[in-house]
Amino acid sequence: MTKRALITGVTGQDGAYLAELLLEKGYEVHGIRRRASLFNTARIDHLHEEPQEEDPRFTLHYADLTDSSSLMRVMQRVQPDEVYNLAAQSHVAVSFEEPEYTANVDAVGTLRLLEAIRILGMGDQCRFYQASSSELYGLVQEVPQKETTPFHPRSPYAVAKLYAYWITVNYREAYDFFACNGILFNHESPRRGETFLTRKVTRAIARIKLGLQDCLYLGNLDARRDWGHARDYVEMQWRMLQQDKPQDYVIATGEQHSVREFVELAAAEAGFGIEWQGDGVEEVGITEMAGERRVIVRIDPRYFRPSEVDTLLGDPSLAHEALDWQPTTTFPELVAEMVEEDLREAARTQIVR
Ligand code: NDP
Ligand code: GDR
Repeated sequence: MTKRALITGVTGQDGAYLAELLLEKGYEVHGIRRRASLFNTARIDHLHEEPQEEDPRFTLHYADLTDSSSLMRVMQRVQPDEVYNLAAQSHVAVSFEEPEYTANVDAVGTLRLLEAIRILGMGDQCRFYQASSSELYGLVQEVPQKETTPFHPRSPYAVAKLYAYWITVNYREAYDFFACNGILFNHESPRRGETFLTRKVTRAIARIKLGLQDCLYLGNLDARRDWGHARDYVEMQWRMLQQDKPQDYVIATGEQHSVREFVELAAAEAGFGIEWQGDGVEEVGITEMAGERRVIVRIDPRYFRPSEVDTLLGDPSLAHEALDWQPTTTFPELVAEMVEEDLREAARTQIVR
């Protein structure tokens, strides 16, 4: 029997990689997209078949995590064996600007989806994956962070994800759902949204190299993150739902780098060094280009967050043992792949100009 999966957030970074993986594994894949005034399916257009096709293996449905009736309708129509809840207002800084919307989508949206499964009586036929986050640890209580480390969220995003984490646990305990939280540390790729740190950096470095941009403006250079590759991490989302028992897992590399190190490595990949000068908001990153010293990184205090998560480092031992998992992409390989792809994109822009 062909398995059927429903992915919310299929148009996002993880959704695109997960849809590819599940199609490779022979699944029939359904995704939720929301209405936008511009096309928002660029990451999955290569997977999409004509809607007229008979029995398509990849189908998109309009729905929104803020709209219970749309979720109920899609769930009833698709009758999935596995649901991956990846949809979210996923930007931490934006969540300070739109806290109520973030709670509506990230917290109550998860509840709406679980309720749709329960009300439709699909609890014993449908497995559920919740995209939980290392942001739950926030002000860290233990290093490295593992499944038992206490949470201390530091943003409206993280507080909303805390609700989603616990409501997933609650439906597992109360209604015997096969529901799992993947507590994923930061994962990146050339498909990462352009306003997240890594992609913002690799895109800017490529554009600076090709003369399309003068300077990169950043916030906290000293934040430290455990960065992995999204392609590796979606494999874990799938593996969690193939276990005998539902359980929550930390997915991380166990290695940590600062924002500053990320910038240095990305610049080195594009062929230039960076020298840091000054302190605090006056700090700048200088490089030498065509025999000239140029400031290419500056601090813009607008990118500081009202409460920051200074440092995150995961301990993925449980996933290593129970899911037989090791990340396959190293940090330098991740940075190299992102810079290479952004150099290609910048070159295309240069031609069009
Ligand atoms: P993205 O921001 O790339 O994708 C988010 C997806 O959610 C998009 O498809 C977006 O649609 C969709 N979405 C947003 N709001 C709604 C809504 N109201 N109704 C329906 N869909 C909506 O995130 P990632 O792929 O990076 O992350 C996937 C999930 O994993 C998210 O829940 C994120 O919070 C979580 N996470 C991510 C980590 C990471 O490092 N990437 C780490 C830990 C957790 P559209 O394309 O239309 O905007
Ligand atoms: P994060 O990712 O908040 O960890 O959430 P992001 O890439 O936005 O920030 C990482 C760190 O870099 C610092 N930083 C900047 N960040 C951005 N976006 N822009 C800047 O200019 C900048 N300058 C410095 C940030 O302050 C932060 O410390 C991501 C999201 O994918 C969440 O959905 C997910 O849950 C977590 O990762 C795990």
